[in-house]
Amino acid sequence: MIKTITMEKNTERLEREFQEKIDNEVKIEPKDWMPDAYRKNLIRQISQHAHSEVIGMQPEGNWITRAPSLRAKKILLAKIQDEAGHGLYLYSAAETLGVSRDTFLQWLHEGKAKYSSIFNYPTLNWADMGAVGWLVDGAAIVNQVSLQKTSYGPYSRAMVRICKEESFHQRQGYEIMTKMARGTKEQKQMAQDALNRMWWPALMMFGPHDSDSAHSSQSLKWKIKRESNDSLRQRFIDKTIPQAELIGLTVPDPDLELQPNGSYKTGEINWDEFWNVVKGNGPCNKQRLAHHKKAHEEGRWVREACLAFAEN
Ligand code: FAQ
Repeated sequence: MIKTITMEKNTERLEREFQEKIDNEVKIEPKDWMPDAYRKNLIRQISQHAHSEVIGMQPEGNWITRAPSLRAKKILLAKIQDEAGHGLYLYSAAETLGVSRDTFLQWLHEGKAKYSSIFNYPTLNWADMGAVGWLVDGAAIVNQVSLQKTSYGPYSRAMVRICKEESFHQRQGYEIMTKMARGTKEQKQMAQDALNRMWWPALMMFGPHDSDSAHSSQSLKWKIKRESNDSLRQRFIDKTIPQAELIGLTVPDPDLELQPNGSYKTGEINWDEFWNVVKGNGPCNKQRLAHHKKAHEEGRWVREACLAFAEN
């Protein structure tokens, strides 16, 4: 009895000291004490983030062999390779929390772990490469800049490095869109069509409204997340609409309204579509997962050869 009470007091003290560290912006490191729920939430978010980077290579990989010039091909290849690197930094950060890479991949393959909804949409023409870089990387970077200040040290340091590369990705996408928007009538139409299809899914990347976000309140208290889904989404909207206007494209939202404070009010996101995609029923969910499983299986001999080499 006395032992149980002492243990409870000890946990309360540890929890209080943990929260004090968070409140004082002291980073939590892998060997530090942390509440189980903090560890679990981080494992969930970082591994899902890693899966997004890796699955996110597929929509762009689709266009490497069809890039319109050698320059465009080299840039696209470098960008996709960066995304693989981001996945690796993030898996490494998540592994410091005590779960192996194999387990993360198993959760992905069994459908227990998510990845960003955006990568379940098809990329139909070259303008989509522009829209992915401009909008998808653009949305990712708004979120990730904020995550540079996340409370978990390894995640925060991975974010600093990722953000540097992500800003180049956003610019290469905007360059493609600018070129197409200033090209022939057909090219401009392709750019507008890509924007029409990617705009709403890009807004969905930030997750449900704050009022429907299951994890936000605790994640904000623990500074795993530094800003809410809605406030990050709004920042992206306000940054991106003037960029669209500058190159003569129109955001596909009849309810869009510029408010006196300079911020844009948008129409409502189709949340049924969002949850449908999150639950695995988007246009490309099955294809993306099947491709990842196949590539993983085909790479088995490489992993085994590396291990055999390391053991010798
Ligand atoms: N897609 O309570 P919340 C990139 C799930 S990186 C799918 O609000 P949370 C780079 C959520 O997991 C893009 N599922 O969740 C690139 C939860 O379900 P769970 C990825 C979503 O975690 C570019 C449930 O809904 N970035 O693009 C989505 O507090 C180009 C309730 O939601 C990150 O992952 C969604 N969009 O906030 C690569 C950033 N939204 O787990 C290649 C780190 C929500 O309980 C090419 N992550 N859900 O089963 C985060 O900041 C957060 O996890 C949020 C969601 C903001 C995504």
